[in-house]
Amino acid sequence: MTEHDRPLRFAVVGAGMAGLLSAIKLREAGCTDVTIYEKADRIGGTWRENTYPGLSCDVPSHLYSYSFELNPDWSHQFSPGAEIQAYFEHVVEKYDLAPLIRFSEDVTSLAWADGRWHLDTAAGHHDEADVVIAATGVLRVPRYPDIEGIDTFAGACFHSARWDHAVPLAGRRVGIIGTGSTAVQIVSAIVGEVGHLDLFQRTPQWVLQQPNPAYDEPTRADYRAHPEKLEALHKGLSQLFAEGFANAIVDADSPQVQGIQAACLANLENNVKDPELRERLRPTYRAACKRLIVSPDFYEAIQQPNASLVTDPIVAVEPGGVRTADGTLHELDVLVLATGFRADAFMRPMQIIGRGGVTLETAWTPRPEAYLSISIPDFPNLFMLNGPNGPVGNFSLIEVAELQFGYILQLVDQLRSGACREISARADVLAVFEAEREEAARHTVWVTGCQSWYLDDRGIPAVWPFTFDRFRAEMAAPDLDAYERA
Ligand code: N01
Repeated sequence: MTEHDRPLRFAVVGAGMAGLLSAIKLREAGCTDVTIYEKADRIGGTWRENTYPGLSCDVPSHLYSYSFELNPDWSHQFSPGAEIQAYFEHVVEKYDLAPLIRFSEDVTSLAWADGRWHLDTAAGHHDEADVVIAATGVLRVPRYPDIEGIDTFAGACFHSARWDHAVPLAGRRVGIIGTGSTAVQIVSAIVGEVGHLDLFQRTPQWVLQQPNPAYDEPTRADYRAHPEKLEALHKGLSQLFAEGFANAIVDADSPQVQGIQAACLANLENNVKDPELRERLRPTYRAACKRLIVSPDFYEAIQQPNASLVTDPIVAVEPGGVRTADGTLHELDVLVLATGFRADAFMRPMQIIGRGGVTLETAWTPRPEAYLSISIPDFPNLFMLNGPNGPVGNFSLIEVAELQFGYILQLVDQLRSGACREISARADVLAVFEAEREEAARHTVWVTGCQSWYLDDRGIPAVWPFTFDRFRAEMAAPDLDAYERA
């Protein structure tokens, strides 16, 4: 920051992974007037909200870490959720972020007026900022299934992201609706404890078997003593994920996607003994079409004598349990809804009014769009991390957010240096980008015959369909001609 720079005030919405990153990077760049608004009373985002048994990150922990804050002490290759939450709490302490955070402040509205963002919270706080960073997360709003009678269930019923730890599971009859990454983790974690487990499967999933070894103390001590080894590990994993997965996934016929298919098939064939069960677990679409499920032991768990895979469609929930189309009432004490999230919510239901009175709701009708998933035309100086149509999938969203923030900082530099006071993507540039993105999305593995939360209302993947290398290249430096500057 030079003495000639225009001082800017920043409001960051969300104290999860991306919001904390924003505050650290802003300060590092010399921007000290920063407030983070957090609706809850703790930091952590996804890792605060999700506390279900078996929660872990299926991206290796040494990759799912800030590049500038590597952690020699991860307990496992894929560490548990509570440990990830503790990591972010450590980051808050180490980088002294707590004084910047206003807890229990749910931002309800943002309005652009007189060259600034006017921000209001549910608690009645008002603020004004030159720049807003929306770090509100991707899978934040639970999706509840629309099943007849669900409110009549007499036992405990909750969404996986709203786990009720007061409800005992030991020896009880537990039902889980859904077979996504979440359900699979829960099944493995609780099958040994519950009396009986019913897993209600609407669609079978491909499952990649992936062991989860612990790091022993000598290994961790070695990483503590040699940070350069930790850095090499992080770099190597990033490269491996980019080359082995993120670059390849966009090409449905790539050797890597075929290799994933073969590995998932081998897992099914080798690890499910009963041929009838094996057929019910066999997907009819291609591996990686839905977000790939990674688990060391899901098939082992579902074959336990107290576990049942229920594939008859659910027709209703009754006070005593779940009724399926074959007429069976699956009697239950606890019903877990592992039914996923509204992936198109982003900052909503926040009311956002941009330049000229345009509302975000209007700008995002019929669906959310943003240039490079970061900037929306007519919403100047508002930048999103992990916004619409960005890279999501089986790789590190931290890496994505770091790359995005490096890009955003370069846009912020335009404001600081006085080159402009308002900056937002040009509508015509966004239209061209979206047309290219949609065309590319039609050729990805995500449209090879499955339903998933990646798909928009037209069935087109609402995600980054290009290679990860292209993403890195785009994020390296903004093309300022793509932006309207005033
Ligand atoms: O949700 P999902 P999730 N009746 O949307 C079923 C991330 N994550 O919470 O396939 C019956 O994947 C639905 O069935 P179908 C990760 O990005 C990461 O599991 O649509 N079933 C499906 O089986 C992941 O992709 C980690 O036919 C109904 C399930 O519910 C994302 O979160 C761990 C139904 C929903 O699956 C979401 O995963 C966990 C109904 N009415 C999650 N409605 C990591 O390790 C829905 N379903 C990083």
